[in-house]
Amino acid sequence: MKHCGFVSLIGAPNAGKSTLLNALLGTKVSIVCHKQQTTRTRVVGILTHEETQAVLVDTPGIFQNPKQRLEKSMISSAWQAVRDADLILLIVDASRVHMEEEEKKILAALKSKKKEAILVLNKVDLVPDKTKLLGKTKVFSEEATFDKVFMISAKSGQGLGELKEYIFGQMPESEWFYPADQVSDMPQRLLAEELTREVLLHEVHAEVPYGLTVRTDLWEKFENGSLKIVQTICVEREAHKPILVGKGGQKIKRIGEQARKEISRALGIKVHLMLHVKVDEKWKDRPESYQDLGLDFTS
Ligand SMILES: Nc1nc2c(ncn2[C@@H]2O[C@H](COP(=O)(O)OP(=O)(O)OP(=O)(O)O)[C@@H](O)[C@H]2O)c(=O)[nH]1
Ligand SMILES: [Mg+2]
Repeated sequence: MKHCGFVSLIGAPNAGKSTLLNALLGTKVSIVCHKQQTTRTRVVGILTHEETQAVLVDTPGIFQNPKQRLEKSMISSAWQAVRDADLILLIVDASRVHMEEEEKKILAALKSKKKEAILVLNKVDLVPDKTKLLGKTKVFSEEATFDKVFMISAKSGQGLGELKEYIFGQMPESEWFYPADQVSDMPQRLLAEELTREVLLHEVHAEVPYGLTVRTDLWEKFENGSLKIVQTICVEREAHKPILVGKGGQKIKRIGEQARKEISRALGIKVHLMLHVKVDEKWKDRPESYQDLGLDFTS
């Protein structure tokens, strides 16, 4: 008898949801950064073991008072994943002392939607004092009932075996949604765009916060098996362009080289990557920007 279901990873920004998804899969499908609001859209990773398949859904962090259209779409995509879930994992950064305002809001919303979640305290590698973890569990358990609590480190791998086993055990009887060998539903182009965005987040995030997106202009496979990709990085302000390009084009060259390596590793083929930088003040107002990301264009 086959089992299959949806598992949604939700939580405040920066809790380590994407790191956990990648760690459970053993491969990178969702980009990670030490800054908040890294994940913009729903990212699916597929775990299959024996007769059971778990479709893990990484979501954008849920934060307070979204103002811009992009932020609102990100959060509504996270709530959609909650609605669709057979199992909800609330990922919490165990190294933060207090419950975040965002987490209070998530717990209240789960309650009103009559949804139950599993509590996953992540980053336990940063908390040597185990009584602190019990304290954190208590704070959360006072606000909601959790069927189960896990203490893990997505970074070191601690506790992931048990969590995986539990997830598989919770999947309802169902035909599989994906073939056994599929790891993600993300199209290769989008993955390549995300990998370039990850490098950009690390390289220029302080100067160009959240104001950029990556688009694919050309995707051409050669007979020798290599792939040529041309991507455009759209920034919102003219002033951001020289920051990205750098003196004599040095910065964009370095970004391109790193991104090329990451994409090549992820796709398992030789990649030629060209990056252009374009100022598009209105990219966040264009419906096609959202379609590309798999988000709804909401008002
Ligand atoms: N020490 C430690 N750091 C971790 C762990 N898990 C994630 N991190 C770090 O926490 C930061 C945020 O990780 P992400 O996986 O991007 O967090 P996220 O919840 O997906 O964030 P958003 O997409 O912005 O909502 C990164 O710098 C990770 O390396 C962990 O178990 N231990
Ligand atoms: Mg993320």
